[in-house]
Amino acid sequence: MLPELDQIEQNALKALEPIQDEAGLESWRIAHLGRSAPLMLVFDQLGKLSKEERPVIGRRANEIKRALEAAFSARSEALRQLALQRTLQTERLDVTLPGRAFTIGRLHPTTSNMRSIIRVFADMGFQVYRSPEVETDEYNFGLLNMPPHHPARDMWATFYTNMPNVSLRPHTSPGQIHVMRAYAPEPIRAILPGMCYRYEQISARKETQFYQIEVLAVGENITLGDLKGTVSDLARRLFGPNMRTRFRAAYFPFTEPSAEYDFECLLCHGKGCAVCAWTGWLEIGGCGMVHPIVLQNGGYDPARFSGFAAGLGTERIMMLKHHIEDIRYFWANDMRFLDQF
Ligand code: FA5
Repeated sequence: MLPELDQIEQNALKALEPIQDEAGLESWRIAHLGRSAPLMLVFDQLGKLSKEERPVIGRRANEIKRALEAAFSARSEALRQLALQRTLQTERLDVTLPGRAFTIGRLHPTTSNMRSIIRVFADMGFQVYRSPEVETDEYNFGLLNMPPHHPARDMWATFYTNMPNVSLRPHTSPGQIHVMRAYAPEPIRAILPGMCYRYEQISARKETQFYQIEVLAVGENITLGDLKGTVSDLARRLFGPNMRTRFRAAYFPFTEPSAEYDFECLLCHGKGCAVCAWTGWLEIGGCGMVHPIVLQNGGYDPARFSGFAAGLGTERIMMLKHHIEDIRYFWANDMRFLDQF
């Protein structure tokens, strides 16, 4: 029986040599080490052998089983290595190249600036209300007490569209009407931040797009004192207790009385520079007591309600804070500027 066993071993090892894949390997295992493999049949017949033959044949059969198992593992490992070599060659990766660095994004300076101003207003009890950037003529001007052909419309160098009566908003004031109509007759303490567009002569202090925050308070006993207090407090909360502000009488068709307010120019500390137009003060916004006609258009009875409104230019506030000497930096997309914030 020993020569038969040798034959079984040789056959099995010979059959293993040409195998090139996992499936072939598995069929080989079933054929030569599986339950009905010739070697296993020898084990089945051990009981029928004589006492003398049994240990000799048994030992040899076990030897062959171990040899076949070892050959199987070796072939399996060789095939794995072969597959790896093939992958390494076809999917070649140059591990000496440095990896691609991730550029970490951050908020645009106008956004973080806007958020810090909104936080100050939130502390004072104002809610944020969003209003559209594209408006009808009625909201941009008409409902703000500027009927068609009113000369005050020229105060805003507006971008008109080729749709009749539709323009980009030149200021956030049309939002006053939206928020009043949404809440009347409830009292309001809201701010309306957003982008405005004007056909401007661009300069160190003027851009064709810029952010404004509209401030609106409507209630039964709102006074000019509340307006001055809010704006002055905003300046102190942003720039510290010694920040100086001033109010100048002005004209807006939607407020009466009206004013413009300036913050002390921190770029030149009053000496005069291009940003403050050599005055020592930087105009931050316009304001006033909401005109009775505007209150009425918003759905409030002007005999009972009063209100104040202000519109502030937020880039100008950031220019003061960070000593930025030209407003054009904000939208020029120059990383040397943006990286600093
Ligand atoms: C207005 O736009 C009024 N709607 C403000 C207002 C609101 C008055 C509520 C009364 C009641 P004015 O055109 O002055 O006003 O603009 C307000 C502020 O926006 C300016 O003081 C300035 O800070 C900013 N601003 C205006 N034009 C530009 C511009 N081209 N570039 C950058 N900032 C600007």
